[in-house]
Parts: sequence; C-alpha cells; structure tokens
Amino acid sequence: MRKPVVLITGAAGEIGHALVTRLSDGGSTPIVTLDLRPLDEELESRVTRHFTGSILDRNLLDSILAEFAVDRVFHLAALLSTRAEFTPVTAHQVNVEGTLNLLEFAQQQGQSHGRPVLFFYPSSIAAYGLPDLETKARAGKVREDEWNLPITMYGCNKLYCEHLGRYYARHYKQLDAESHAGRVDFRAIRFPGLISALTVPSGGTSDYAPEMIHAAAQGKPYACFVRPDARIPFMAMPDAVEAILALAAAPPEALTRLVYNITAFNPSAEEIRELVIDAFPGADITFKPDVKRQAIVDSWPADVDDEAARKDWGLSPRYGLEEAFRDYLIPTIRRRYGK
Ligand code: AKB
Repeated sequence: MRKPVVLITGAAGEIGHALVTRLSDGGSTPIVTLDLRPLDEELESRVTRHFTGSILDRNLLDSILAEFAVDRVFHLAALLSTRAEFTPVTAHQVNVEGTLNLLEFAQQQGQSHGRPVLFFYPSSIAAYGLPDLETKARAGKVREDEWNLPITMYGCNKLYCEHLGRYYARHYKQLDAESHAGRVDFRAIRFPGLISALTVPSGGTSDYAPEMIHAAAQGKPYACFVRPDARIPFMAMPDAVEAILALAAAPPEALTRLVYNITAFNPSAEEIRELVIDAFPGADITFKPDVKRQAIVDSWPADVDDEAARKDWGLSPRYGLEEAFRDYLIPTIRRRYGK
C-alpha cells in the first residue's frame, strides 16, 4: 500500500523552506520533497523523504509515483525573473517543461488513486506587463485578467503555466472518451514580492527589499538596484504560506477562479529604506539603479486587486507594512544575525 503524502518541489527554496516548516509544525501531514539541492539540516527531520534531483527527470518522478500516493502537490521549483533573463531557454525548460511534468505526474496520481490531486502553483506579479510608468500609475490595482503581457521569460512561463493548469483541470484529453478532466485540482496564486526574515532570495527582481533588510541587519552596505520611487506589491513570508494553505483548504465550490492575486502592502524602495534605517540606524543603503532590472520592476503593477481571494477563500494577511517590520521582520532578523 503506497503511503499518502504531500509532495513539495523546490523545497529548498524560500517558499519551500517556509512551507515545509509550517506544514510539519501542523503535525499530521507526511511530506516528500524534491529539489536540486539537499535540504537544510533543520528541514531534513521534518520530512518523510527528500529526493535530490530535477523535476525534468521523469524516471525520478515515476519512482516517487511508484512509492507514494501523492494527494497534494505544491510545485514551487522555478528559476526566478532575473536569473531567467540570463538563461531563457533553461528557464523555459525548468519553468514550463518542469511544470508540465508535474501536472502529468499529478494527473497520473489522480488516476491511480481515484481522487483529484490538488496542485498548488505559485504564479507571480511577473505575469503582468505594463508598457510604461504613466500606464502603471494610471492602472492602480490591477485585476487578474488585465495587462497579461509579461516582458520577462519568467513572466511568460508563469502565465503559460497558469493556462496549462487550466487545461489539466478542465480540458485534459478532451477528445479521449476513456479519459476525463478533473483529476488535477489546479489552484494558483500570483505572488507579490515576498520578504522572509529567515531566508534570502536569489535570482529574483523583487529581491531588493529582502536584500536591503538582511544587509542592514548584518552591518553590510547595500546599493539598491532600483530607483527610490520603484513600487510593487509585497507580502511577508508567513502570510504567503498561510495564503497557500487557505487556498488549498478552500472547498472547490467556493472558488470562482483558478488564479488569484494577493498582496499585503506596496511601499516604494525609499519607504522600505526608511523603515530599515529606523530599525538599524546608520545602515549604509544607497541607490544604484540597474537600468535593466529597473525596467522589469517598472513593468510590474504598483498594486494588485485581491478582492477575489478575500471573498472566495478569506485572504486576510496578518502583517501590513508597519506590522511586518515591527512584529516579524526586525525581531526575527535581529535574532538570526544576533544583533
Ligand atoms: C521575482 O522577483 O522573480 C519573484 C517574483 C516577483 O515572482 N520574487
């Protein structure tokens, strides 16, 4: 008898780290993880089994399928926006072909145990593309179906994988009488920039916010790669993880969409700098905009409309901007670096 488990890909990454911790604290869920890297020591004891390998390795996925009955997939593995611009073909392979492999895996799992597999997919504000700053200012809170014109490979990958998820959920092998859709219960969140007190991101374009805070906490100088007025939505990592779990737990009949915006606050880079300097007086934070990374941030909305997530599954982030700094980021980061 195969063991029922949750599968988390990209488990060694930022969201993975927080999700494994939160799910294992919750107790009862046996977790199987997959990542190119081994798990941190502190995570290892929290999971039933870790597979070090690639989501592009179908034999590896088959061996997981043979051993475990996967009820839920949290498919977090991805190359983020900045990194993907340096290696767009690899990004496409990992972000799109990898997701296709996992959707096919979920479909087969659903078929083998007769229940739809819940498939959580982390999309991103990178799925949006606003053509210029004037339009960005005019657009205000962007809704899910507006401005779906990404300018990055990562954004294109995210948007396309949302459609792949819709295909697997609703139209899979629609001409095959033996087969039917509905074995993959696809649910996605378009994440804003995420800020964790415990991990530092790598390869993203929203990374300036967490990098600024972690650098200041370690007494290191930081040259921010976007302009002081750059503005996109953000959220503290614990709220992002609660949002994943809330969406995953929502009854299907409550969901009016497959893909949901979420946000908590949307400070400018200068506003983030001021909060960091309040917490770490004398922190050496300057601005040295990188024209290309700035252009990516400029194409992302200044804010998103997350009304649907609030209504359908009760999105309600605990941390606004002030609370995120005062109650979560600063105390946790201070403890982390012993400052
Ligand atoms: C990135 O910057 O690439 C990510 C994202 C916004 O999806 N953090």
